[in-house]
Amino acid sequence: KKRVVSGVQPTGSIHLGNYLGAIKNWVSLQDTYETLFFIVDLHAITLPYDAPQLSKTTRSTAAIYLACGIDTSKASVFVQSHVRAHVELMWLLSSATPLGWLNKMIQFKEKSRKAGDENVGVALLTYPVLMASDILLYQSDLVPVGDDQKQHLELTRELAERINYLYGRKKWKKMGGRGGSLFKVPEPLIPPAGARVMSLTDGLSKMSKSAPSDQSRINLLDPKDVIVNKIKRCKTDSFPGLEFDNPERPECNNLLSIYQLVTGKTKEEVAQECREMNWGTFKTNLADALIDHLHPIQMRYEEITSDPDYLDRILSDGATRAAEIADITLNNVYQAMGFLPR
Ligand code: AQP
Repeated sequence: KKRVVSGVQPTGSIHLGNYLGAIKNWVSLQDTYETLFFIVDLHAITLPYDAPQLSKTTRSTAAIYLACGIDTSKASVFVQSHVRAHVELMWLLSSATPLGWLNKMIQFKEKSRKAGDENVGVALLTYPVLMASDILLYQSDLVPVGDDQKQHLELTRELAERINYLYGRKKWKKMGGRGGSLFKVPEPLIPPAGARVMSLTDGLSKMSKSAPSDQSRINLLDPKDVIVNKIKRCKTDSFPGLEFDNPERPECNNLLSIYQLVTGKTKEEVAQECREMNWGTFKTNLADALIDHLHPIQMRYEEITSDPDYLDRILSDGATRAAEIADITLNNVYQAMGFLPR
């Protein structure tokens, strides 16, 4: 089976964008692929964060994975910082990462501009090297990536090729080793179309954990009345009827897409159903559909979090399984880079 890895940062509440754009797709991947899904807590500290909250959000994110249908009999679920090889490999990789590659990263430029100079740590710049480590440690074949992560995956691929070239085949041969590349070069797994969820208050920006207004997103754990209220107040337009793909109506396209994804209907069905609908009726239908879809997830979340030992066991088992794979790669890299074995 091909191997797929992915993760979400525990930087705040998991929202509908994280769910429809990532976690929901993972659920369908776990039958076809060998999957490892982690909570990328080490990435969560690349911008100023709330330390006392980190462990809580990490647990809650893990519980959300399970509540959404990630099945630990099929997938490994673990916390990134519990597998120490991630940071160790990152250091080894960083020695071969040209600074110029990192300086070109658009996300670094954007995030550092937004955060302001005094809030930008070196880790924000080296974040893609940690991401490369997350992927390469597991010899992953495929990585689900949205638009915003494409550049980082490209860097991962280039880095894998560079290290394979510098320390791979030739060095192995010279050392009498078993030969072969150190890293598999991963391919992107493009998520299904329409899975980019936009803000409820601005159809042109993505729904985001870090947006200051909670009105801009539906959190997976939002209670019923909050969902109704957010949908009631979300931005719309004054065109007649409702339609997909009109560039002048980004909010309309976004809300119809959300409706489509949570009801499981086809785009044509939704277009047909809503063609002549007014916003009032649609908003009621959308809120109902969201509540129906999220309710079972929220019930399972309650169940999972009612027994903290259960989650601890899952995460501990997941980390053990992941470390078994990760340590093999890490040891090979240490050896190929010339370190004295323990
Ligand atoms: N709005 C979105 N629509 C579709 N997919 C999304 N993802 C995030 N936002 C949307 C996907 O969720 C996964 C987790 O990504 P992350 O934890 O690295 O966070 P992020 O991409 O930086 O986005 P967030 O969660 O909203 O955080 P901030 O506040 O940083 O913008 C990824 O697979 C991502 O594509």
